[in-house]
Amino acid sequence: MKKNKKKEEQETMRANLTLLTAPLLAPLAMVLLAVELLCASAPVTAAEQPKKVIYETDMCLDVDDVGGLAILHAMADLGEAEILAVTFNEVHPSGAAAIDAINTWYGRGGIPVGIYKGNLAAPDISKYLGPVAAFPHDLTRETAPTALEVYRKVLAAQPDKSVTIISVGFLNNLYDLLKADPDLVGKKVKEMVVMGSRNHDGFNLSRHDTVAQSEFVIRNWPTPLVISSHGGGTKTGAKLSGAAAKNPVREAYYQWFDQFYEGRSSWDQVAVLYGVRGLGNCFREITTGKGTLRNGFEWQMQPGHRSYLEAKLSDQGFVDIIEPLMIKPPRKHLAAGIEWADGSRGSAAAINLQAVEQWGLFETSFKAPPPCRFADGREVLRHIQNGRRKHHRAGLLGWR
Ligand SMILES: [Ca+2]
Repeated sequence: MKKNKKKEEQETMRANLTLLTAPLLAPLAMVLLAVELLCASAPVTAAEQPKKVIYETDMCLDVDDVGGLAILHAMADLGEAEILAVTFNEVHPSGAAAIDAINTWYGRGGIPVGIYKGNLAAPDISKYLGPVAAFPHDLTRETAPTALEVYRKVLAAQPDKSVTIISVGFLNNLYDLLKADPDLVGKKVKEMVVMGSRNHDGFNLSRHDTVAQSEFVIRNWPTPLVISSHGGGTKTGAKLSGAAAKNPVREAYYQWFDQFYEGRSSWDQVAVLYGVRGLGNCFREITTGKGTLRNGFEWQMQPGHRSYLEAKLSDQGFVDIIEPLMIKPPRKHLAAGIEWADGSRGSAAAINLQAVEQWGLFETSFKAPPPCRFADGREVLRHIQNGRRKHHRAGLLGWR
């Protein structure tokens, strides 16, 4: 019963929710259309469940890890993903707090966050973890469990072959997991996506003297392991300048660019996109040829075991999918509630009060016409109908 209700809510949310985060209808409609034409909006059908994801990140030196977590939350809001845990493979003291702050911003402060408690050679510095950790959160490095503890607990509670791990950093946590409990990995994990270069990777698969650990993982990982390398030319994040000041994702990008907004490479978002939505029309999977590490280790691509992705879209094509997800306000702000003028509650209405306050405009669907008012008493003044889709849609402009 509970499950059905949840599914129903998700479907309702997907049906209802189309936000306007720009002040004009027409350009937004074009953006939405473009997104649909690309690999995007990975429709979750009634039979499909959200992808169960663990996000393994080195969120520290570069900022695309933040963008990756942001779009993962956005896709969770759309019913496409369920974030089981976030694990941190760097050792920065503010890492756990910053990750928890981002999860909290998206209304998911309860997501387990596990950290690496070993030593890393020459740990990375960060321009943004400290500032992001100043946003509301309740987890610290001291109170965070190890990534291994989180993996064991979270994986054990999941159905067999159901979990997708998206690794966008170093493989040290995954090495620890695979050493400690290979059977658990084989039993519960469905697929692992590894962001890295297929040949002679100089960062994720080798930095901090981790190349031997990377070799162990690639050699022994018992499920399909897909390498994702695209994203260097996919520059996203500049539009965060228009996001809410309380948004820690915005803060991370702002600090990374030395207090400026600009587009940054999107390697990690591209890996997340594949991890949640699959190949779609964004990627082609290559299952022949070899991969190599800097220590000389070579592995053979093999269908259903080891493979890598080729991008089918232009960088702009990826930007058009990723950036709207990065700037999408959290659903907790969308579900602020609405009351009709007769006092009944519009439980199905998903409203982005934040966008309303920012732009004075939003779009959602209603089964009844206005007049209506927000739960806080403000009345909607004007109503715009847009019936070009199968769901009745209405935009509401202005309030008092
Ligand atoms: Ca990363």
